[in-house]
Amino acid sequence: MAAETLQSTSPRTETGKLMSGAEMLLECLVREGVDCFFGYPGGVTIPFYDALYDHHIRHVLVRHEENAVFAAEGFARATGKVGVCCATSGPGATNLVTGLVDAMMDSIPIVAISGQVHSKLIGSDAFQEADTFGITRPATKHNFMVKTLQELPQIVHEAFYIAASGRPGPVLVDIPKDVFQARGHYAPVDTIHLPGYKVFTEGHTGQIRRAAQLIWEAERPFVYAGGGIIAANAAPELKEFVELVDVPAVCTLMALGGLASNHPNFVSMPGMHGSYAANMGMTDCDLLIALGTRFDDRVTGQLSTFARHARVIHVDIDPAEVGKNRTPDIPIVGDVKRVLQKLNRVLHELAPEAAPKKSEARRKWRAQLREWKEERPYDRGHLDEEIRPQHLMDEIDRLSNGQAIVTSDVGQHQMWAAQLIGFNEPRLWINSGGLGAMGFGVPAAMGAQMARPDKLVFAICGDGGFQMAIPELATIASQGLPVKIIIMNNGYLGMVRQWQTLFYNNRLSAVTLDCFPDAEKLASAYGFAGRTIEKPHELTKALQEAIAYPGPYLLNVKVSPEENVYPMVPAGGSISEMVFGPPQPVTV
Ligand SMILES: Cc1ncc(C[n+]2csc(CCOP(=O)(O)OP(=O)(O)O)c2C)c(N)n1
Repeated sequence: MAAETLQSTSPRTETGKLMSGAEMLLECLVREGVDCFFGYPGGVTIPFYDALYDHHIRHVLVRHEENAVFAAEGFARATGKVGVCCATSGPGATNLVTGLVDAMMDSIPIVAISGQVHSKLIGSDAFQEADTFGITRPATKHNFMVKTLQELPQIVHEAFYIAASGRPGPVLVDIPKDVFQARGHYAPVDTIHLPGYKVFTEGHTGQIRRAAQLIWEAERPFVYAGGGIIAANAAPELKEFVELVDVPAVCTLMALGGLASNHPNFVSMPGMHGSYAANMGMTDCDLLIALGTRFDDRVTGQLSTFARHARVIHVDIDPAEVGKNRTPDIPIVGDVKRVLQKLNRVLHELAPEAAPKKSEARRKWRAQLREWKEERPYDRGHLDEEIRPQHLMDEIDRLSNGQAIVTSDVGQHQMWAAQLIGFNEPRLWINSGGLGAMGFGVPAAMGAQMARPDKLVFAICGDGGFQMAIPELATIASQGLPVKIIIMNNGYLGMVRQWQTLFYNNRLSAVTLDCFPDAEKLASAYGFAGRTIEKPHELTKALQEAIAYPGPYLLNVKVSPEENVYPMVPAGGSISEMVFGPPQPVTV
């Protein structure tokens, strides 16, 4: 769609009012329904922060600009709304880059505002000048450099439109100081007209009909649901589809909760640390129905052997994804929600005649999946003498009952959390999937808790990633966010240690974390509660205490240091070639 009429329910400033650029920006944010954003000020954004001084929009002062993006992502991922963040020129803007790439990789709608030096100084190596536009070009879905006050409102609304439409992503708007300061008559923007930007939402009717026929003809159909299901709010349509066809389904790391974990047709997560049943299902199916997913290498393993017996239906809103890694038999470019609505209708229509034909083969296929699930479930084993990481996740799973928001950092704990914690709704599981950016978990939890004050929010971190995010404890404390930070403390950069153990002859190089702060003292330094535990019998009570505590809580859980995440598909291997444990010693 190239032209769009903007609608807003927010109170509006009257047309023609004399305003500064900073005030216009705030007015545009209000019109976009923004009530909260994350940022860090600096020289060139002082005029903007001055306008913010007596404005009702809530600004959360983070402690590092990277975390402003992560927090905005947490907000966006928990709600589906556009997350907003702001940084000053130069170092402030360059600190945004990791977060922007993260949002880009995971298709998260973000609008980032960066300040720029005075227009007259651009190109002169002025103090705190950086080529933010150039630096962020490959890190964003789109970016803008505002040159005049007159174009500011139009650009801001276009930024929101681009961030949220089609395949969502981050958009950066770079605003020179003099544009913030300039004054002019504000003219509201009512339409977006972007002739070069086209979004195909509907899907090709003929292809949808062919897909429906193929689905009813299949003996071993299998759903491979990706993050697009969450982004498109397509969970209800996915559930209807899965039940209508009675087909087994996996949700990728980005899609967990897209089909409830307690749904009988949900298999689990596929891929490098996916379950046996999920990967065997992918390998042996005769029809792979890929919905809002990008055939990521962490899911497919070796591409040449991935789902090699299967025909493929691929639905995605981004035409660049269709055929990128696997050529589908039926490509459908469209919004997965709209396409599923149409597909469900055609499937219903064809069902009376088509459904019974392969029903016996499909019954056997579902039984096969159940068998695989029972044969090799995920390891949830507990020990008496030490807390296994799996025990920790199992307990969080039990206490959260598929309802809590869980953000995670990156590493072993992320994989165990994804494997073992259930999510019965979308937008509960929030993690850095594509980029795998350590330091994500805590600020993302801040954003999610801001967005959903009603929800129990856990931030599950490794002892490595947590130490990248410690500055944000101040933000959590000052905002009074009751986030429950759970450190899975194994004393290592665990995931790197696991690879060194398994593939580098256990030569552990630069992975030992031999200094970790006292959790109780660290939390109390920020004015909230914390504790360290290491015995299995303490675990349930400690988690319950953390949940019941009326504020933020830092629970440091010392776990078995040398556990590895299994199953594991060695990098580049076929996903059917999973490893389930350490190599057994050979006896002669
Ligand atoms: C910013 C960043 N730096 C480095 C890495 C590489 N990396 C991936 S996992 C990992 C180890 C994480 O250790 P920890 O946070 O303790 O979690 P664990 O694996 O032990 O659960 C590292 C260093 C990364 N993903 N992100």
